[in-house]
Amino acid sequence: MKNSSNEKRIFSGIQPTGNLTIGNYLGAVKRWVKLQAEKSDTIYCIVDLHAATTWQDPRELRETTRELVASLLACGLNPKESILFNQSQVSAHSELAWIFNCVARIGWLNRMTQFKDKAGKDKEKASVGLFAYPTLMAADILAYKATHVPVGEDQKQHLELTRDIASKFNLDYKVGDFFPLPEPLIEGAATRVMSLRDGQKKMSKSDASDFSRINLNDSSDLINQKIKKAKTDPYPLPDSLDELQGRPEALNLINIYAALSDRAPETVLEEFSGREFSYFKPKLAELTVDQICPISDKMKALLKDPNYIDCILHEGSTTAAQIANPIIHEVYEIVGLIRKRSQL
Ligand code: AQP
Repeated sequence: MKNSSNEKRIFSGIQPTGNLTIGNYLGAVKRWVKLQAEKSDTIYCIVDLHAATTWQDPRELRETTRELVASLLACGLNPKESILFNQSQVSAHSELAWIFNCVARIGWLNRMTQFKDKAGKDKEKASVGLFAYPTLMAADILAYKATHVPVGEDQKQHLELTRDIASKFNLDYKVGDFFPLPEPLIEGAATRVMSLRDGQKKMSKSDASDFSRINLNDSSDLINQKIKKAKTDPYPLPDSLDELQGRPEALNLINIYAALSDRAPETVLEEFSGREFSYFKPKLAELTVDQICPISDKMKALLKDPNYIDCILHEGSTTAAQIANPIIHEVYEIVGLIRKRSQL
């Protein structure tokens, strides 16, 4: 762990449900790497138990988990600076999730829009795990008493629920501020990258259409094709963000360009105002290829050595458990569960 002088502890997770998209990269991972360079502790978790809330082929799940680790390393996460591990290797997550299932109210979970989106029309057929997903997410964060959680806009509601669970636990058991109320870190131009096929829908790694997203392992040809085919409108680019109201696809492409080039969307518009998409799209494709293809090359090289990846996960899990286990033991004490002396 870093020798942090402040009390900030960063935690975030990502599901091994497919190849990382540029949405995951810009909304989460790129900022994880930036935060790693700061003084705070950074704990990053591959949330494989979350992935299991929807059907995953066991062999594919193992492969996708390793691929995800390779992408995170290729994006710049350094296991010497951040703790990187997979959730199922640290039992504290599931243990605390059960306690939180008993703290959270069904009414709270009923309000979660992600469950409604993912369960679709036939909610009765969704897994219990998918419904309880937010309590496991609260456990992921609070098992480390994390104070800050970098996420995309889509996870804001789950973060609010995490704060509600922490408050209720602290209040029910009269333990002051035992659990911190974690703050979401939702910043930048790409907190919600939208589908390339529909500017009203979030870009997702599990979307049925591969042309809805750019994956970090897409070839330069495929990136060019996807951007060329991305839905737009017939108008040229305007000179202010206000004028992009009602043009979600155009706004999305401008935001992607801004986030990839670390510029404000306003500055990007200044450069391209009055231009047609036939001019802007090749520029966006060029920038995307420049940023994404080196990541994909590194990723392929890392995947040649699965043992190295497994070792990183194993070492990360050991360090993570050293932080989380004493917190879980305190929770059990607070709740009144009897523990073996050696476990205290
Ligand atoms: N489109 C997005 N724009 C910005 N940020 C995004 N994130 C996901 N999609 C976007 C952020 O990526 C992190 C990891 O997300 P996740 O894999 O745990 O789950 P998710 O939000 O459900 O992501 P996907 O890609 O949509 O996965 P599937 O298709 O499996 O459900 C989070 O910080 C998220 O905010």
